[in-house]
Amino acid sequence: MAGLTAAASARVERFVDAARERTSTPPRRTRTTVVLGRALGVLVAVCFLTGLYSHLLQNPVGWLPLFPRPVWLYQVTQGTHVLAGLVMVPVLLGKLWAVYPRLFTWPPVTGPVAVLERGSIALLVGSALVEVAIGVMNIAQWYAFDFSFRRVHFVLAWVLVGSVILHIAVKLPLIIAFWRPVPADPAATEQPPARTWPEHPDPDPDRRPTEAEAISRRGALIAVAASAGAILLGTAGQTVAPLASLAVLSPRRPGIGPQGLPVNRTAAEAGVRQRDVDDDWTIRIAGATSALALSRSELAALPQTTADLPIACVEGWSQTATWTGVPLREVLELAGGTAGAGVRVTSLQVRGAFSRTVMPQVYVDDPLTLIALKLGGEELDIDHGYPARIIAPGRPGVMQTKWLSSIEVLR
Ligand SMILES: Nc1nc2c(c(=O)[nH]1)N[C@H]1C(S)=C(S)[C@@H](COP(=O)(O)O)O[C@H]1N2
Ligand SMILES: [Mo]
Repeated sequence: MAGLTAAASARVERFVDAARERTSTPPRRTRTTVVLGRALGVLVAVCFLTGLYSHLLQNPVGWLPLFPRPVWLYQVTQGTHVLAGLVMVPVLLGKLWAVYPRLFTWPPVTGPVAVLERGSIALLVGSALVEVAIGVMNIAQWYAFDFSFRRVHFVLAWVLVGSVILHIAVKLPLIIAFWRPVPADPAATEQPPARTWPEHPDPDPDRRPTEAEAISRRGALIAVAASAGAILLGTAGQTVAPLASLAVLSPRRPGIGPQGLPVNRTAAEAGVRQRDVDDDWTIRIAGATSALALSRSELAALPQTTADLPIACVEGWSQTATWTGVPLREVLELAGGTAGAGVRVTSLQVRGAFSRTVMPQVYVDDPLTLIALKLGGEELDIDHGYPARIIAPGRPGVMQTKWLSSIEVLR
């Protein structure tokens, strides 16, 4: 019995060795892994920080400041977040391609440390793949899952960053050894790391690559970089205006939509009907001391401000447009001001997460936060929020509430 088990184990070991041998081609050596790992590390850090910023804007923490200015700040951070996430796709796939031969070890784990190491890598790979996949699905508006995207994306981001930090700590000796290119001539250093590192079971590192192995390390890196570049070029135009005509890969493109501006959700999709927004429409304003209802012509009779402000969607597209309307704080003055509080903004749209938002006081106080009535000098299109919408500097698109119904000071 014991003999049988030993024989079976030896057979599995031979099989696993052969699999590793066949897949451990020269371009997959540690240097490739380190080069791709560095790029991935930078992209993960950029996505994490910009993601945290977006999360903070949507879930403000009392003791942390919010920044309405510069007006383009969120446009830049969120545009960067989505572009870095998209570029991550080929880099992540390249990195997995470079390291997967290491799955082939027998026995699969050799002790508690190996269990931890393999476990943390499973967590790293799993969270990275899911994080990037649901991000891409979300910007493509393919909501195939019924969990809250924002919550899952946020929690997984912490898991991913935690396992990246652990991974870097474990691999630090390798990362340092292969930070610079390994000398081409093995005689140039006494002990070329590529030959001595036990993780690289290559029986003869100097052998010529076989036909199947002929793809070079440089070729592999160029393939990854070219895919990343193509993705960047094909999507950057969704937020970088001069590149708009190249944005063939992005779901929303600047300039395309009513009044030359993209629409994320139309009035029809939001269940807002023409008769909800006809001449009887009024907006209820509840300030610190009183409440009033204003018709559209009453709003239009108040002093107007015109400003160039971006709509910056969390999904990464953004576009600056010229908005005209009444500064929110001046409308609130008619009802006794805010007494230092924020406001609740409610839409005519009855269902859905975007039908109401809370606006902290810094935005209410900003003279560029408008109850907008016009876009590019024309009356708002119904899909852009007619009769009136919020446009505030530096806020995520989801909070630029359309089809306003009421604005109340929080107390
Ligand atoms: N009431 C309401 N307001 C809304 C939305 C919505 O679905 N309902 N979508 C938001 C989102 S996600 C974005 S990006 C912007 C888009 O503005 P636009 O359609 O005018 O370009 O509006 C925001 N305001
Ligand atoms: Mo959005």
